[in-house]
Amino acid sequence: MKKTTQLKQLITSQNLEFLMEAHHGLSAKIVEEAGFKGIWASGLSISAGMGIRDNNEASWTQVLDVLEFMSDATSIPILLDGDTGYGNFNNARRLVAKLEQRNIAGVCIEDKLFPKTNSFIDGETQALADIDEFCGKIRAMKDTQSDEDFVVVARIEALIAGLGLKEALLRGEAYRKAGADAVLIHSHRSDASEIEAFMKEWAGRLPVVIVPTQYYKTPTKRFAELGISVAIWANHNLRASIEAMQKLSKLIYREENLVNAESGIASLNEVFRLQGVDELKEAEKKYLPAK
Ligand code: SPV
Ligand code: MG
Repeated sequence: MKKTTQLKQLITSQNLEFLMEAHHGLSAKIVEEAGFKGIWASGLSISAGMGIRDNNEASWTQVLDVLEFMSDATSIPILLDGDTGYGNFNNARRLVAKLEQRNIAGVCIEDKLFPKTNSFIDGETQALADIDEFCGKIRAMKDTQSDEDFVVVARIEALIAGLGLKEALLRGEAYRKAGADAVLIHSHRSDASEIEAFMKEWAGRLPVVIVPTQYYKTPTKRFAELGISVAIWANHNLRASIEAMQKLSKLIYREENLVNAESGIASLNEVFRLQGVDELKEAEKKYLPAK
């Protein structure tokens, strides 16, 4: 099945589905092997992996290069965190065309201003996009896609900005009318109360995506009861790798040998397996002249 169709089915299925964060080809492959049906190409994680901030410091074509490796390494669909679409409607629709060329199944854009800042950094001070301008962006993106199953998710930042439920619903409804396939409602509260209130009023008008990074203590079954379509585990592979690398680098620096390092890390054979070394060995037998 096409990756776009896989993602569309995840978004529209009656069950609660999950996307797991990845930020390069290797992490994308690990997410697929763990059993996930889809990948969140997190802007935070991709930028952090580049050693830069989540403020559009990477150009969108640099992000695209990372995505190409992620897509090539996997057979499950990728939803790109496309920030604000990297400009106006024209930049956003060109992004869609380029994503389709690279077999990326969908993109999520948020109603903030370029260059964006991560929602968990002074969220309440962040200005939101004009509603009509953002709707034009959604329409341009939907008009541009050549594959009817390519997914555009419209992310509502009204709760992050402290503008309340009414503004969130107003925006969600406008984005639905503009043609979004789903809305992502974001909240930085440590409980799911804002999400609960939104779901009650939204009443299933369009699939809803959430990012429970801050309200992670809410039982997952509650999200299912609320009728949420997709929950995104948004940055956890990045954070796991940071902790693992910090511990290991300090250990090796301190001990100036590898004796205690070896047991806690992946074997070299595991690295080779993830890279697909066996496939190349087989291909060499087939295509290189016999010795
Ligand atoms: C990301 O993963 O980059 C996201 C989710 O956009 S959040 O960091 O919660 O804004
Ligand atoms: Mg992001």
